[in-house]
Amino acid sequence: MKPIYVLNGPNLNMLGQREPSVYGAETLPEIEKLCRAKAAELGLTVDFRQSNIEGELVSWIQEARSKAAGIALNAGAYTHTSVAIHDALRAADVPAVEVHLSNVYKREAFRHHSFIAAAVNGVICGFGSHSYVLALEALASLINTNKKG
Ligand code: CA2
Repeated sequence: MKPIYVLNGPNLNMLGQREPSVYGAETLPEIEKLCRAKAAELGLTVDFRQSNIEGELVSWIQEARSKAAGIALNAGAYTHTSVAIHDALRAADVPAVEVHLSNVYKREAFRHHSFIAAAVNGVICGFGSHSYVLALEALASLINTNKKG
């Protein structure tokens, strides 16, 4: 079985160090652990990665087309800016879910638009680290019903 690529964008490596009231107190390695445990429960595996570089995220999404069963993507601030990530997701042809820790709709207006949303199966936001768990559950169900991105 191919892994789920859980991809994390810019500044998410800083989790737990700043802004716990917005993003929670957990670190990214702790969220990775949570994802591994949930994936095992669902009979899946995860390949968990983080990058501050837009092009690296684009390359990983391209790679997912042949190497992953699905994608859970927290693109961080690139969510609100990146046509390149939108285009990569459109071409990925595997189920994909947009994930956010915070409820972006309760925050600044510039976070209300996502370039990712139109290129994925669905969006989960506002549940802290549990957003990742919900994304894995959604992907498991999409994979079982054989839905492509
Ligand atoms: O809520 C989310 O998961 C976001 O994707 C997080 C991004 C933000 O730009 C999106 O609008 C919503 C930011 C992640 C930055 O995380 C930090 C954590 C600690 C300290 C500084 C930044």
